[in-house]
Amino acid sequence: MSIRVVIGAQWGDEGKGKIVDLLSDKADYVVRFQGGANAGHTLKFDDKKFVLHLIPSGIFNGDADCVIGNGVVIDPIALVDEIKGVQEMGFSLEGRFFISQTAHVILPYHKLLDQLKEKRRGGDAIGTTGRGIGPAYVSKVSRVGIRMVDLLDREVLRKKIDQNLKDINFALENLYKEPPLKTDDLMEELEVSIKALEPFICNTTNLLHEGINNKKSILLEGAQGTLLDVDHGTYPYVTSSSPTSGGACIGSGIAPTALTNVMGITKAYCTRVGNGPFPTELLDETGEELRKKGAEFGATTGRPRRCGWLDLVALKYVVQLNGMNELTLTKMDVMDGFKEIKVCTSYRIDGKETDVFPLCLDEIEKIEPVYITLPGWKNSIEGITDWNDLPSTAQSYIRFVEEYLGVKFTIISTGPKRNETILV
Ligand code: 2SA
Ligand code: MG
Repeated sequence: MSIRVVIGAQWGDEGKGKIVDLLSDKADYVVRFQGGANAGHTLKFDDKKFVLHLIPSGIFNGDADCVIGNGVVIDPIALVDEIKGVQEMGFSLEGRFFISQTAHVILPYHKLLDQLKEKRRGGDAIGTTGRGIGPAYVSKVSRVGIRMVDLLDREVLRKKIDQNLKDINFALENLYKEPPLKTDDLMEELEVSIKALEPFICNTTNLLHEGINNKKSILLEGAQGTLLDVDHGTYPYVTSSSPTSGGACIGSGIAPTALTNVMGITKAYCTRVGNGPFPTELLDETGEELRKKGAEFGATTGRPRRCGWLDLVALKYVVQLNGMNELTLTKMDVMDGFKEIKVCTSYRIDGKETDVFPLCLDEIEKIEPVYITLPGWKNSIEGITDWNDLPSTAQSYIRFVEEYLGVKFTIISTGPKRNETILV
């Protein structure tokens, strides 16, 4: 029995989807606990490819119950589309898909506000996915949010939408010079999705507590990454949730003392999509090569991802912040063919060298990364499944990172497919 949290150790897109899919055949529950349809978890198996945004990545492997926890913000229309896609692939959700009653709903006005606010920020835009995530969490925290349970009673729903639209329409008309929204239109737009989702809405907190009492194994699936955490990331260039192990407890109702494993997922290099600081970013042809070889384009928006060398200072901060006691290294095969690989081992800020990740934007922006150079490998490691088949320079690269972080890699991914994996 294990209760394992899988967390992105960078700025998202570390390959959490593949790893959760891989581990889910031994899990009884797979749980999303934060974020929403801004996530893009790409899964490849049996020559099929599927991108999940809201449904937990356990849906295709084994028969674990898949749970959307209270901490997620749910766009009902996007979720119904995704359910259809999964069903079309021949997978059934009946009896194994559960949506928290207390998860908050993303309404069309959240998406609209997300896009309008970004436009208004101009050059200071966050680079959001435009999926309404920030405004939905604003509604939640300011205590006017609509929760999944509210969808079940149309009178309650209508009243809450009415109340919300008073403020929202005021902003739309006066600030953004946009036409106001009508409750009737929103009710109509939502109706089909509500009908489709109704059977899945329940008390998932109790479901998971019963699971824990019955010694079941639970996999908690983070979305985005630690450096996008609203408290601990590169604020304000962050998402509006807590993609950290602490967030996993809040967003699922599972107590911190129940967790047995915290697994961090890191790529062998770094990427970031959206704006904000990225100390080891490569704006040259090496960055371009990483993007091409790693197919680094947003799984939700298709935006090209920014690429750079592995940043061990940031990673060490992330390991500590989450209490990570196991690590997974992904996209190791993307490093094939590099003569030399650089790894950032400290920062220079205002002429002073440090291995502490700074928390304030003005300091983060001043970081000059200090690198050490490790030898690369010529032969392709794509699809390798045995540690002993890795070139010795690839093994040394992994050992170097482990030593710096003080945590071992238990999984190394050598390709996008489920079986392209080394279990150490
Ligand atoms: P938001 O939409 O409010 O959460 O955006 C705020 C910041 O968080 C970043 N963010 C992400 N970063 C990496 N991957 C994400 N998921 C998709 C993917 C993104 C895509 O898997 O590729 O397709 O573009 C994700 N979601 C949010 C976002 O870029 C902002 O920097
Ligand atoms: Mg992604």
